[in-house]
Amino acid sequence: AKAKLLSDYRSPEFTIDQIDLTIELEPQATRVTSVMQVRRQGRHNNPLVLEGEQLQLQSVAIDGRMLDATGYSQTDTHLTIAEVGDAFELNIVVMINPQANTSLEGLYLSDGAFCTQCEAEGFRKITYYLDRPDVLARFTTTIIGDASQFPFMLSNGNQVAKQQLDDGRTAVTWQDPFPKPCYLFALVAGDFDLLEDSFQTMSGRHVTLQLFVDKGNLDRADYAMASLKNAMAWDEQVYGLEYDLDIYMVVAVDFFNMGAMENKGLNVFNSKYVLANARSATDQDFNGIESVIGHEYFHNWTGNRVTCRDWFQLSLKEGLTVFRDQCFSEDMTGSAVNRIDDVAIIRSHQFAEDAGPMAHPIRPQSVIEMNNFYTVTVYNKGAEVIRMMHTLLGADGFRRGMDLYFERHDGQAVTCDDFVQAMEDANAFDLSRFRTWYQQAGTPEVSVTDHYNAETQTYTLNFSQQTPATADQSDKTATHIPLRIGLYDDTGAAIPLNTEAKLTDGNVYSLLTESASVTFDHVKTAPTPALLKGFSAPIKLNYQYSDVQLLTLAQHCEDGFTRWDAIQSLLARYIWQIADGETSTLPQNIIDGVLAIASDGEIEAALKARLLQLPTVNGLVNQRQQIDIHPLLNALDVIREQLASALYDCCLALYQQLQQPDYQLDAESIAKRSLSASCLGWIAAANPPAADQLCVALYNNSDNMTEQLNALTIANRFDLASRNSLMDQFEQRWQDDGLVMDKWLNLQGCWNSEQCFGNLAKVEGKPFFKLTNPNRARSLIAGFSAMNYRYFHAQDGSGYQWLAEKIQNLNSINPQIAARLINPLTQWRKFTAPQADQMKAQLEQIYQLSDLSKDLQEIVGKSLG
Ligand code: BAL
Ligand code: ZN
Repeated sequence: AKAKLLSDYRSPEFTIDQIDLTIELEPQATRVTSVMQVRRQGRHNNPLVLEGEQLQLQSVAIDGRMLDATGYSQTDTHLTIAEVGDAFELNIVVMINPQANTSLEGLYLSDGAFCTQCEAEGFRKITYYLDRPDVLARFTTTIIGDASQFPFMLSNGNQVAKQQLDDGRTAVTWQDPFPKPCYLFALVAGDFDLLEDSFQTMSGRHVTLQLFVDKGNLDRADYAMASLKNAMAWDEQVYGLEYDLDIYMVVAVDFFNMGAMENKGLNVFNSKYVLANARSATDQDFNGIESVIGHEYFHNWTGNRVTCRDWFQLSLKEGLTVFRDQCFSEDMTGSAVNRIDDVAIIRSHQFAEDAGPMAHPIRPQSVIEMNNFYTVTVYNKGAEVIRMMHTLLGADGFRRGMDLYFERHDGQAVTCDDFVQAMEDANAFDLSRFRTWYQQAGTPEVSVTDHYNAETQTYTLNFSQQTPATADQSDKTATHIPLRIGLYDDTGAAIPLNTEAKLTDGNVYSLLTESASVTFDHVKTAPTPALLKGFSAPIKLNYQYSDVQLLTLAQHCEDGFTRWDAIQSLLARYIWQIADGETSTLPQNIIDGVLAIASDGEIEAALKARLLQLPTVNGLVNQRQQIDIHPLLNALDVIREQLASALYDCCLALYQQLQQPDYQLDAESIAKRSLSASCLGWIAAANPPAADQLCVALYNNSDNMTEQLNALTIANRFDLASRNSLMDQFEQRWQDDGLVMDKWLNLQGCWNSEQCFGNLAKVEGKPFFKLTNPNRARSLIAGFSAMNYRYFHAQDGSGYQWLAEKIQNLNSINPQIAARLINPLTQWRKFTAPQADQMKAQLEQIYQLSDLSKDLQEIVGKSLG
């Protein structure tokens, strides 16, 4: 397969103003009839070339005249019609086989219900079309099927007709008044339970809200509905954005590749992000629902009303919408820890992508399979880039930019440049250097040195920035890096910033060049600097902090992220020293510092839980060029044990204090459960028999999934005596509930035990485990390959082999999922021998597969190349 380049973009030669679809549902033989009003764009005589895959063409007609086979030509991927006028009606009939469609792209069956997924290029598996986001058409969709089997037949927009046909089938017609690209098309047909509600918009319109869930699941739908209403109100309050149709539908399905999809007026969701009640879902699940429901809703403006010109611009809608959903969650929980959790994703996953074979800028320049670019770079780093503009312009300036963006581009398909231009124009703020973020892959590194002059009481910071070469680009230029700065004295008190340098809102310094210095006046003692408060830029910061300075920041900084970051840095420093054989213990003052935090009654529970986290393996791996993994894992164990014995008494006392009589879902109760789980982990590391008793008691006495899963997770992680019996109890209770069993599958995957491989084989044979279901596959496979470091990296390479076998199976079932799950193997260059060679050997074998998908070809090819 050949790469497509951003630089090759051409505007479409034809457009489609209107499409009337008729879809006659049959599991193995669905007939799709499309009637399109097509118009030539510009002056040319080129033929009309439509995309289409896995379609059986029945007929083609232009303006009512059937074409014979000489009138068009077909390949596996295209239909070309040579002789067409400047404006004409095109009628195409195709047959498709939804039941055979295990790729879950296009029209497919999810447990007996028909549903669609068209982003990015799935509509071409439904009919021949101009399958690109800059062709915006009005859609009318008629669904024909057996109403007893499919009581609900849904599509975008408003239902405008329903009739019984002579043959007993029912025809339902939907009309979407808003022109849209075909990636936002959706169809669902099935039997569901329906939760209905309504929302009154700020201008007083009533919107009907409908949530469709599998039969018997209504008791798990309330939280999603409440989140939707919160999201609708939030977008009005923060951005003045109102919903624009009379109905908003959300359907939860069990077979879904992504989290959810923002189809106009008809969101299709992975049931994981809809279904929850206290018995079956964890606090984390509830958070996920709030954020994904918000995310898809926010797309109605950032994605649907203003969409992408081409798929290279994906971050235009995704980065912006992730930023919006992050802010929404922050506002809903009112907590600083969301920021810490968002940063942890960047450091653990995005930095790895930047340093790996698939490195790409948030706006990629070259793509073979678009599905491979729904990445943590486009999404989460994209959100960081939007956040930096928010930081530089302030909340009001950012809002002015958003208003101008919608004023200019509502109803259009635009580029990332159009967005930045609106921000720039609305604020008369120079973002020319800032645009580098869209062009350049890689994680910028900012190195900082300082000098304190006691005589003049001045303090100077010297910055230099450099972005290392990435797999896709060798030359890098300086970019615009906002650094939110604070200075602290030895007691941790903030020192007011006096400087001639320009600092924007909230003491943000813009580093624009390769090197620069800033001097602060009236600084009475040598300070401790905080240089990246709130993680004001997605960069790596190098400054030679002393241990004492980091402890000062950890204990006193008002910024939660900086406190967390200081402890992470301290612990990482000693983990590396132990891994490198330079020392064998953590110094006592650091142990005391962590203990002081654990026992500090002033620190809110959610933050304290984060402050007591150890650095993640992924985060550590991303700090170095090459890793000898087993010494690193051993060093983490050493630090864990050492800290655990110091923290034991304190954590035991805290754990007892934090017990709650019943389950509440408010922020404070959630925070307490999260800290309580953290304490239980430390207790387990220090005293497994004591933890075992607590886990059994917690599991048996608790009526909510959060606490039960906390008990199970810790029993599993530390392989406590009750581990097997608790896992069995859980299986007995939930074996018929796939969504809940995902948690169990994940724990089986990451079981840190010598029995792990035999166990995996047993688990794969369970009736509820299906490789065809993405949630099941992900839970077990990623549980093992992305979380079970010791056995995934087993000395004999058996962990790599196990993953490679799953990938080979998934390659033919579901290429998108295969391409996601192969990621740990593609990082082989990060590891020393023999791991690197063993991983590479597995990739080479996969690369030889005769039916290798485009998805895997791109990823494996780059990893080996
Ligand atoms: N657009 C694909 C799913 C999402 O990001 O909302
Ligand atoms: Zn999105």
